[in-house]
Amino acid sequence: MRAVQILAGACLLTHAEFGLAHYQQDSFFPSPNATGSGDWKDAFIQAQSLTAKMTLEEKLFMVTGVEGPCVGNIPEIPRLGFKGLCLQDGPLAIKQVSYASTFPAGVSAAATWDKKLMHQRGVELGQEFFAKGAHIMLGPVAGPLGRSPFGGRNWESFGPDPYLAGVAMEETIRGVQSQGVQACPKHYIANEQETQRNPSSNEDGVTIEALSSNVDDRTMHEVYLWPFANAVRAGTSSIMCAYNRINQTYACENSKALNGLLKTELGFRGYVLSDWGGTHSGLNSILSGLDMDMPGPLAGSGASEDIESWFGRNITTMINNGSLEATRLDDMVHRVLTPYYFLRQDRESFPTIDRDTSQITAGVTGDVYPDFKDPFNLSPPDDMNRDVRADHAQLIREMGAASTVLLKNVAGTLPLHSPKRIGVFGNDAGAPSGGPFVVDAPIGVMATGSNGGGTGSGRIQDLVSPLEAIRDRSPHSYIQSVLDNDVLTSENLEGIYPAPDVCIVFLKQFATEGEDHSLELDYDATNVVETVTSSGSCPNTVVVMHNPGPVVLPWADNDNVTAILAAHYPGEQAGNSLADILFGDVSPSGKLPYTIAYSEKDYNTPIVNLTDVTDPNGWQLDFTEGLMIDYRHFDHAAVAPRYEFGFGLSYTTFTLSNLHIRRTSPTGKSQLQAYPPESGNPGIPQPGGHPSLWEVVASVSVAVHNTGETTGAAVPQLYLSFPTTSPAELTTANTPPKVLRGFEKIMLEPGQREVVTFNLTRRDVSFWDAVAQEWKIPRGDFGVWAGQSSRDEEFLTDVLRLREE
Ligand SMILES: *[C@@H]1O[C@H](CO)[C@@H](O)[C@H](O)[C@H]1NC(C)=O
Ligand SMILES: *[C@@H]1O[C@H](CO)[C@@H](O)[C@H](O)[C@H]1NC(C)=O
Ligand SMILES: *[C@@H]1O[C@H](CO)[C@@H](O)[C@H](O)[C@H]1NC(C)=O
Ligand SMILES: *[C@@H]1O[C@H](CO)[C@@H](O)[C@H](O)[C@H]1NC(C)=O
Ligand SMILES: *[C@@H]1O[C@H](CO)[C@@H](O)[C@H](O)[C@H]1NC(C)=O
Ligand SMILES: *[C@@H]1O[C@H](CO)[C@@H](O)[C@H](O)[C@H]1NC(C)=O
Ligand SMILES: CC(=O)N[C@H]1CO[C@H](CO)[C@@H](O)[C@@H]1O
Repeated sequence: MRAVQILAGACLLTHAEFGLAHYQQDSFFPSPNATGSGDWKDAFIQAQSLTAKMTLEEKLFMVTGVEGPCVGNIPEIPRLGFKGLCLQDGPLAIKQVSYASTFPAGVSAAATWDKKLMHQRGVELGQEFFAKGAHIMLGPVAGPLGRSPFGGRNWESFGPDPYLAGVAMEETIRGVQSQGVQACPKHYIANEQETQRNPSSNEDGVTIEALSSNVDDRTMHEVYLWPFANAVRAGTSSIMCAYNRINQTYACENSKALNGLLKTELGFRGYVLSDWGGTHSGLNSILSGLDMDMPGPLAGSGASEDIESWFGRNITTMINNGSLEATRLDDMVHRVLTPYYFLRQDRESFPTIDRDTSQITAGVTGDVYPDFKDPFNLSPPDDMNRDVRADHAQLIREMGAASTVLLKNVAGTLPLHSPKRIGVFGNDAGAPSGGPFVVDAPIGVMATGSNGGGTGSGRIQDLVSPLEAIRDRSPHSYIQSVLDNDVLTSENLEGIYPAPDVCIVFLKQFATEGEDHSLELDYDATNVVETVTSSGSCPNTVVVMHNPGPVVLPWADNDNVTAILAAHYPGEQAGNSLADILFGDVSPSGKLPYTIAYSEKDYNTPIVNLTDVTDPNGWQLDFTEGLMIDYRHFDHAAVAPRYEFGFGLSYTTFTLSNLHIRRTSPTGKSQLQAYPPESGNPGIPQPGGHPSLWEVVASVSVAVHNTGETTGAAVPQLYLSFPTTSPAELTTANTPPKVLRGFEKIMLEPGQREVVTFNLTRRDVSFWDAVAQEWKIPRGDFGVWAGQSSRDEEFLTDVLRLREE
């Protein structure tokens, strides 16, 4: 653990003070009051009315966590009928409990490119949180977005394209909240690496501040803020601020990010809560827009010393000494209570908190908040360990298969046609050898990589391994397996006889919160592939990998590697999902939500990793690449990827035809204005920002035809090239060659043909004009590209002009 003596304002040093021309926070005060706009109006009135009945003490503990049964806890106020709030991890499972499902990770959800599945995953996650009595799900994740392929938590989010991530955020949040559970998208914002995400102490006891992500305004809007705008538009209840600094100022006290971008520009109506231990000041954080301190005091958390909350009773002092207006505290409480009422979490039928949550050992009340008796709505002891999984294994299996990307398939290697002899190799094929649940370590050397580690992990109770699923699916095959990678590489398949018809090699990479990583698969993976393919027994080798995102595949061109599947982190049905693909029950339809390069060096965004830092502000990361991350960089710098963003093969073939573009006029006028109408005076901010940003200004349709012999799903994709020609607002230096602006997943039988329509909103065709501080539609011709990957050789193209003047 770290020492937490950080002076408020220590991060507000000027350039001269540390001698570097680094970006500074743009201040934004005061913190705007929530107004309960739109459909939250009635809930806001209820929140105001309850707040008016609260004592100061009661208000303090609406915004400060206490110890309790959940990973974050706001206690009940029985006097007023307020039932408290239980916050639980995380984005792919309700992590702390038993009898819950482990769903596919964010990267897998993104790799499906399927809005319906993304939504249904949100619905079923919401059902499990609800049934366990959890009010708030800590997720989904769009920070990290995945700026750097080396980032340790990228697998929790939806890949580095902001448009795809934005759709996934919106679908997930709508799904979760439809079940009466609050979503808490995180980590806001620019939390793009794990290394030095928190402050540390050097040998002399000097605090070395956390990494500062230095992001210019246009990049912030068009890349990192973009999916959070979708989250706010989807009506998210809360948002978690991040550990890192932004332009020198901690994310949880960054007034520009919280008061400015989030609460004013995006019109966010809910509350901002801190990442655990991410609060570094009291008054300054509150004035800058932080509404809730989590987990509150860090006592009993394993910290070397008990750490008081910067909130709690300190807020009384702030109000009494005149530094904080009582109305700001009221605003914080309004923000916390409005979604609680909007989602009807006050109702009698909201389930009790299941006592099986593993946090219960920390003690239910502690001495932090002695004034309240029975501060949590706990289940009676005879109603513990409720099984909330229902039939969710079905969706998990379906999504696992839908997110598996077929990267190579020579001469119809896959699907398998009743092979008599199958070889199964590698430690990723087996059942867990290290127990079901180890938060900070792989679940065992000998286990399939179904998800990553850290707070975004899951308590895996029912993991179906690939070996088990292959046996079930192929009961008459002679299956020989060697799962120990050391044995494989040292004994060269000596014991295998007779030679298999097909060899399947299973590889994995474990990624976790708290550590960044290389792009090499784990456990001597390259050597494993070489040993198997050169053994003489395996000229027909299928490589399957459970990967957190981009990895390098030095063996991809090996002639004996006849097929490659990227299976990502599919959750607890890993084996069944994979068998459905291998044996052809499901045609692969997953597409890469990121780029796979030939070499690590082909990526332009390494993490910052310093040693012997003595300057407290030494950890600086300038996002100098601007918009050029992932495929935008590969396109811009003309670097050939091994497998491009959006790519994935199928067992059938699809062709696109009849590209058709139609301009629509939301205002009835034929001319589109460059800026949203009446911008600068939008009145009450709407969730998601200026409403006209979401109006459809053009639509593009394309016909999709299944030209093969097998039923399968296609993913037609729409890319736009912004004009970079006439008066140079945008240049080829600062604007990517093309950006994703539409996708649909569509199931087609052989010979079937359907038309797919992509709607383009004003935001989709605008860039962020940092001078005007508004989204602007550029003059000139947009290139429109419809295809089946970001580098489709058969792209259909046309041009679109939106502004005539
Ligand atoms: C960070 O600094 C850049 C460069 O001055 C500026 O464009 C951007 O708005 C700043 N962001 C924040 C959150 O202060
Ligand atoms: C918030 O509302 C209070 C009244 O409840 C008002 O005094 C205060 O000025 C408002 N703050 C802002 C930033 O508008
Ligand atoms: C008021 O109290 C708060 C919390 O202890 C403290 O941070 C702040 O500096 C105090 N301000 C004044 C003017 O005393
Ligand atoms: C960062 O540097 C440290 C010390 O040199 C090293 O142990 C660690 O693996 C590096 N991290 C990454 C992600 O490269
Ligand atoms: C591929 O398999 C064949 C036949 O077993 C073998 O002769 C050849 O060396 C293998 N190639 C590689 C690259 O391992
Ligand atoms: C596209 O936008 C139109 C309104 O312009 C709407 O009626 C239609 O439902 C939208 N289609 C999709 C697929 O979102
Ligand atoms: C900064 C500050 O005033 N922190 C105080 C918060 O309150 C606790 C007691 O509840 C004090 O110990 C801290 O010093």
